[in-house]
Amino acid sequence: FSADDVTVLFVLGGPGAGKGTQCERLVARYGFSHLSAGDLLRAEQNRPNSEFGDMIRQYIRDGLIVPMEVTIALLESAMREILEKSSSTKGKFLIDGFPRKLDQAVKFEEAVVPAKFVLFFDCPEAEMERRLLNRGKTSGREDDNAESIRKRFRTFVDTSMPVVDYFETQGRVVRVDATPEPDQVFVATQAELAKRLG
Ligand code: UP5
Ligand code: MG
Repeated sequence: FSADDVTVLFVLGGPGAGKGTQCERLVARYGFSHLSAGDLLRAEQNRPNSEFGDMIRQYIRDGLIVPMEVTIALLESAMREILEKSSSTKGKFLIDGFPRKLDQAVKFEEAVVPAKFVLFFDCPEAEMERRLLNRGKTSGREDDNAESIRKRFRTFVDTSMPVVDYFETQGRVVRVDATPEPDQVFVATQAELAKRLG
């Protein structure tokens, strides 16, 4: 993909920070296409005859990061499909929940396309835990239980926050406080994007 044609924002934040919730609103407001890496992995996990299904299920339940070859291939083919459907070479993508590890960030920007910046939803762990346990009552997500949540938090702190720090050193992070209610977070997000996207 050419960076002249394709705009990518990485949307990062801890488990339950509200990435998906805010992306949905951004799609409606700005016409982005929303690609959640986690959603793509869950869809691949459930695809009949997927050679990766069992592996993905295990990684997600343990809050571990699936090898990037799988995730990048899913993201790239989803991007290609969206562009083909729109019969255009131009597109704007929110890549939600990826990259979660430094080597994934470097590889994606090298092999696919550089991101314009990172939208980082910052939320205290206690609030994220409250949201996930609450969602777990109805979500059916195999990782919305106390034990998986604890593992997801550990991976986030140890492995994924360094990605945010890396982009921060390059002045490429737009940080939004994701603690308030969704409407308020969205107002703050729009204000930040207005500065960056014009
Ligand atoms: N909610 C949202 N915003 C709220 C607000 N402001 N106030 C109060 N409540 C709010 O929201 C979570 C819940 O909180 C919902 O009930 C919502 O209504 C409420 P959501 O918008 O879904 O938050 P999100 O940040 O998207 O949380 P999610 O659980 O999706 O985050 P994760 O990052 O944990 O999940 P993801 O799907 O990205 O990844 C899952 C797993 O896949 C990973 O743990 C990993 O094992 C694997 N994975 C990879 O290996 N590689 C990847 O690249 C990506 C994922
Ligand atoms: Mg999500």
